[in-house]
Amino acid sequence: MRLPKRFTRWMPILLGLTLLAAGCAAMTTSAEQNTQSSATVAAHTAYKPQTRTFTITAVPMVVHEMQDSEDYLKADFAKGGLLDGKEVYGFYPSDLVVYQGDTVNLTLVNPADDPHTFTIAPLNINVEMKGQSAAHTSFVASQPGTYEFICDEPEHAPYMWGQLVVLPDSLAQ
Ligand SMILES: [Cu+2]
Repeated sequence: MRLPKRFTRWMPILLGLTLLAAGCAAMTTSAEQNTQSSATVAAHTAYKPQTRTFTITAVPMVVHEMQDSEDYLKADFAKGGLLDGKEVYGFYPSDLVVYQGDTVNLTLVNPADDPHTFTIAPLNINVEMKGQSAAHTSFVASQPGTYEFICDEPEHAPYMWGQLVVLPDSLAQ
């Protein structure tokens, strides 16, 4: 194909200018992205660990004492019944969420007369919850992850449990 002479004379210059403009645009975009990503990194590293305070109550849910008012429970608690040798208690609340590095302050309240424990085995936390009393514990959630907490009284397993979710500090806002 034969192009007009006037066009072929200017074409290299036009092409050069186009490439230059495209290059500038690419550099600007890349610079903006760099600024954005360093701002994001700065926000993440700027997270200051906080103190998170929770009060957790051991709540009787389906226990022997209730047989007097709920007749069907007699069969459940009888030998061979669904809850033979068991009682259902819950931790309330049962889901705790903190960020990595936070200090977790727990007040553990046990209003009933059965003893419980608040146990997070992987974190070596095992607090006795004596009947009709409150206990306290405090620890630093240093590693992200999901940690199950339980009561280690065999009579209360597998019902009495919850979880502590430790989010990476990079997710903190
Ligand atoms: Cu218990």
